[in-house]
Amino acid sequence: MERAWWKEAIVYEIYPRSFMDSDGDGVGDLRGIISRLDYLKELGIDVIWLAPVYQSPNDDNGYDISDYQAIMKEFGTMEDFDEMLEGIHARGMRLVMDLVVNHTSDEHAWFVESRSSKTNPYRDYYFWREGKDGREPNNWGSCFSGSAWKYDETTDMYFLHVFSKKQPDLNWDNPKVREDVFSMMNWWCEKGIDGFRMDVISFISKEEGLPDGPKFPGALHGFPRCVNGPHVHEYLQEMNREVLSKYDLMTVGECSGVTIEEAKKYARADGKELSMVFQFEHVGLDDGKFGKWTDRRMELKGFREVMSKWQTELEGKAWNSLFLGNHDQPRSISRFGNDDPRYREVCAKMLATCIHMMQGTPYLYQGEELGMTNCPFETLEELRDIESINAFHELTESGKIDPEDMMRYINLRGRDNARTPMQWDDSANAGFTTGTPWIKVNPNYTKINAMAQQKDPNSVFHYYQKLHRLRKEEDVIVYGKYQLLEPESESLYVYTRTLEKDKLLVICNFTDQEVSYRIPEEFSNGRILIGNLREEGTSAEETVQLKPYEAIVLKVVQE
Ligand code: TEU
Repeated sequence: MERAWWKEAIVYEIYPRSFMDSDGDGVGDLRGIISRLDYLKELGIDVIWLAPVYQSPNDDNGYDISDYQAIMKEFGTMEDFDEMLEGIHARGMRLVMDLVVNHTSDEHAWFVESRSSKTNPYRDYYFWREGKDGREPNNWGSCFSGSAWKYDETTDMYFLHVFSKKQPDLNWDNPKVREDVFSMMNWWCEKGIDGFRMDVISFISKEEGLPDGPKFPGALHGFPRCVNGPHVHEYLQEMNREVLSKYDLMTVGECSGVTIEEAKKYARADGKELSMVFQFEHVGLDDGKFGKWTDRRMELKGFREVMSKWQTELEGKAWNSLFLGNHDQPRSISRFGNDDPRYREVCAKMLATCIHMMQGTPYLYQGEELGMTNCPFETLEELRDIESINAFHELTESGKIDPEDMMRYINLRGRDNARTPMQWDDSANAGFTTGTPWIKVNPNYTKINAMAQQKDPNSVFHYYQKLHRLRKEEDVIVYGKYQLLEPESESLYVYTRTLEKDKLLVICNFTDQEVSYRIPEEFSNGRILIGNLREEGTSAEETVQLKPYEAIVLKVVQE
C-alpha cells in the first residue's frame, strides 16, 4: 500500500461557533482557535478540519455561505485567518477547510442575480422549474423537513433546496458553476491551506429531468434523486484536474448514501478523485421508522459487521475515514458506549481504541478527547439546530410523533448535542466565553473539562495522546491489514491487524459486564501496546478476564 501523509495523520474537527470565544459575544471565533492551538498540539493531532468560517447569514450555522472568499464577521477577519493558518503551520499541523458547494446561501450574489429574472446570466446557476398542477415541480423532500422546492414570486417559479430554504442547490451541470467553484478553490489553495472536507459532495449531480424520488414508509416526501448522481465522478475528476492535482492536499468527501462500490470510485487509489470519503452506514444503524428520530440503540453486531465490511472491502482499493462523531451526530460516548459517570472514562477510551486501531484516517470531534456527552435539552427554546426544530414541528404537527417522545428523540439524536460549547475548565460557561453562550453549556462541565484532564495522567485526554503517539511509532496501526475475529460474540469486538512481521490483536468489551476471552495461540507471547485498564508492556493471561468496557491491544512480532 502506498504511503501518504494523510493516511498517517489524525484529524481533529473544530466547530468554530462552539470552540472558543475570544471577545465575549458568546460565539466562538478565529482568535479563540488561535489561543487554543497549543492545546491541539499537546493532544498530538496533525490536521484540523475547520467547519465553515465563511460569510453566512447562519441559517444552518455557516453551511449556508453568502461569500466563499470572506470570513464570517462574528468569527473575525481574513487577517485573523491568515494568522491562524500561520500558527497551525508553525506548530507542524495542517488545515483542511470545509467546502460547501452543493448549495450556497440564498444571500449569495449568484443567487440574488439568479432570482432577479428569467434571463439573468446567473439564472442557470441554480435549479428553477415551473410548478406542476399548482404544486411543487416534483415530490422531493428537503433534508430539513418540508418540500425541497420553494416558490419564488419574482419570476413565478420554484427553486430547488435539498437542505433549508436558505440553501438553494447549485446547478453543477452548468460549466460556469464548476469554473467559478474551481477558481474559488484555487484561491484558497494559493493561500496555503492543506485540503478540503467536501460537504455532501455525493449530492452535486442531480438525475436528469428531476424525476420523483422513492417514498419510504413513514416519509412525507420523496427522497431527492441526487445521491451518487450520473455525473458526480466526471465532475470530481474535472475538479481534480483543475485544482486538487496541483497541490499536495488531503481531501475527504462527505458522501451520504455512499456504497462500497461508489466509495472505490470517489476515493480511488490512483488519486484521480479524492483521498477518502466519509461513509455513514454505521451511523444509520440505529435509525427507525422516522429516520434518526427514534430511541433505538446501536447494537454491537450491526456496528461490527458494517465496520468490518468497509475495512476489508476497501483494503488496497480506497482509503477509509474513521469516525464515531461529528457536528451532525450525537456524542459518540452517549451513542456507542455508556455515559454513566461510573463507566464514562473507561468507555470513552475503549471506543477510541476500537476506532483508532482500524485501517483508515481517524477523525476526532472537539470534546470527544474529553469524553464529552450528550446534553439534556428540556424545551424547544433551548434548541438551536434547524434540523431538529423543523423536524419537531413537522412530525408533531402532522401527528406522527408525540411531542414528548420527539423531545426524547432529539435528546438522543439531535445535532445540538455535539454543538454545546467546548468544556475548557470549571469556571463560568466552561471557560468558553465571558458573555452569554449562543447555545446552552452542558451542565456536566464542572466534572468533564480540558483543564482537569490535562492535569490527570489517567484522563481520556492523555489516553488519546498515547494513541496519537503510537500511530507515529507503529506502521502496523496505519497500514496493517484488518481481520475480524469472533464475529458472533455478543459482547466483544475482536480484530487483528497485520503488516509483515508485526501483528496486533485488538479486544474491546462493549458491555458493562466482565467477559472472559481466550487469547489466540499466536498472541500468547504478546505484550500490551495500549490498554485502558492495564499497564503497557505487560503480558496477558492465557484467558483474560475483561472488565466492563475494557480494551486491550496486544502486539507480537512474528519470527
Ligand atoms: O451534512 C449533510 C447531511 O447529510 C446531513 O443532512 C446529515 O444527514 C444530517 O445532518 C444528519 O442528521 C452536511 C453538514 O455536515 C451539515 O452540518 C449541514 O447541515 C448539511 O451538510 C448542509 O450543508
